[in-house]
Amino acid sequence: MELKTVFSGVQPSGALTLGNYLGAIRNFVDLQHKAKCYFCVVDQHALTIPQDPARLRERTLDLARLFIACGLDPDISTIFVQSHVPAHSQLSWLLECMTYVGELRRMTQFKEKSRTQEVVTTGLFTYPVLMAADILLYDATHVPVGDDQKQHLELCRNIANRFNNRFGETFVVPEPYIPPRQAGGRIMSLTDPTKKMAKSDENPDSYILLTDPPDVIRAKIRKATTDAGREVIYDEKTKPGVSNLMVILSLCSGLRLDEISGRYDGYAQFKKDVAEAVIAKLEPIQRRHRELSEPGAIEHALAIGATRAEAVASRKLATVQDKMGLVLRESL
Ligand code: ATP
Ligand code: LTN
Repeated sequence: MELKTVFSGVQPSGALTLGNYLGAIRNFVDLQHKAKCYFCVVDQHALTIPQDPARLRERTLDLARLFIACGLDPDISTIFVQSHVPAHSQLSWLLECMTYVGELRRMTQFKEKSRTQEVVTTGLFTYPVLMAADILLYDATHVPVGDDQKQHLELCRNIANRFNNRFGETFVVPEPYIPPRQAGGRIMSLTDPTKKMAKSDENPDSYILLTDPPDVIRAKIRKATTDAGREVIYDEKTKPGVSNLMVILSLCSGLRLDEISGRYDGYAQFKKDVAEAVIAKLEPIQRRHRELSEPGAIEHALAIGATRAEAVASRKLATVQDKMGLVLRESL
């Protein structure tokens, strides 16, 4: 499908990791010059697990600042907060009435996350339907995400097709835009390279935050799990730790994997180079992030984003309500 409209969301559930950046946000920045783009801070998704209200509020604004610090331009892309556009939760309800419990039970993220929760909320279960609503409201043709979101996008496509078959062409069926593993689609944990790097991991040595100072980055990479042997070569099966660091070095330095492969004798210098490349990549992002802390600046950008998003979303919502047989208030 032609690349026309892009939608993606990130949860304000913690500070952004290098995995979020390399897997998703880096692509947002490229795409904003190629398509009409919507980037959303999905605060209602974050509520699916317990959050401290004051921290959630601060993290929501800070994630929007980080979006801009990473290179998203609020004059080009629509950057907004999900809860500012009520059509997201309204469409989510309508789509829930077309989604099967069995489909949601199969979601691996639900199975994994519900295992770590003391109590499992209905919101955590229906999370992928709200995600489908986010995307379908804007007629997104492409959705840039990391590899872990593939299954949620497949469900979104199924819901869109089901709706279109039952009520006539309404939704654009979106395509995933997921980089291959070697291009950052799945950055692995530094302490356990068989798991993805995740901001919700309880061990902070497992991830690099976009806001980590240089010394912290050096220490985390020095401690990163590497594999038996001394060779720096790409092999996800036998050398998952080294392969992950190679991908990070490649994406932060611009070197190709084959240029890095075989360049080192042992891991010490290799790890130093990985750390310095990450620090250099994050330096301008961290500088812009500090500059954006001035009060009021981000709130203004988000208010404009919400107005633009709302205009598109409310029109689509009315179309769906009408097709499903709800009486539109404006027709009374
Ligand atoms: P959590 O750790 O709380 O599950 P998360 O980082 O997986 O959070 P989001 O913040 O919503 O979840 O993810 C934002 C984007 O970053 C998504 O597109 C997701 O696919 C991508 N992403 C997350 N982790 C990685 C990773 N390790 N490698 C590549 N992309 C990732
Ligand atoms: N579930 C996603 C976040 C998300 C999203 C979206 C991504 C919510 N709504 C719409 C793309 C499009 C995650 O990364 N955890």
